[in-house]
Amino acid sequence: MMCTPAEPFMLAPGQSASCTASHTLTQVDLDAGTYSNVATASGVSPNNTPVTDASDDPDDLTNADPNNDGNPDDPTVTPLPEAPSLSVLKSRTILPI
Ligand SMILES: [Ca+2]
Ligand SMILES: [Ca+2]
Repeated sequence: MMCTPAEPFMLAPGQSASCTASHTLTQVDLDAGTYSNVATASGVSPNNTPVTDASDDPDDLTNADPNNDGNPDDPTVTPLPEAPSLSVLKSRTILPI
């Protein structure tokens, strides 16, 4: 995972950080037909209170809030549609008699 600013970092009120992570799809992911992920951020407030939050997919209007903190935590589900195909190539060779 890469973050700007680089981890570990301190944020002043109103500041934000941006992090990017990647996942290489596996056959299991493809067989499932979807890939679901959630990003979680954790930190400590200036008075040493642990704070954490899970990401929410804004396109998912379910807005489930399993931890009842008032912020939705819908996972981001990416469909992985199958695209089966088959190709056949035929050729011939004429042999001299
Ligand atoms: Ca949502
Ligand atoms: Ca929540």
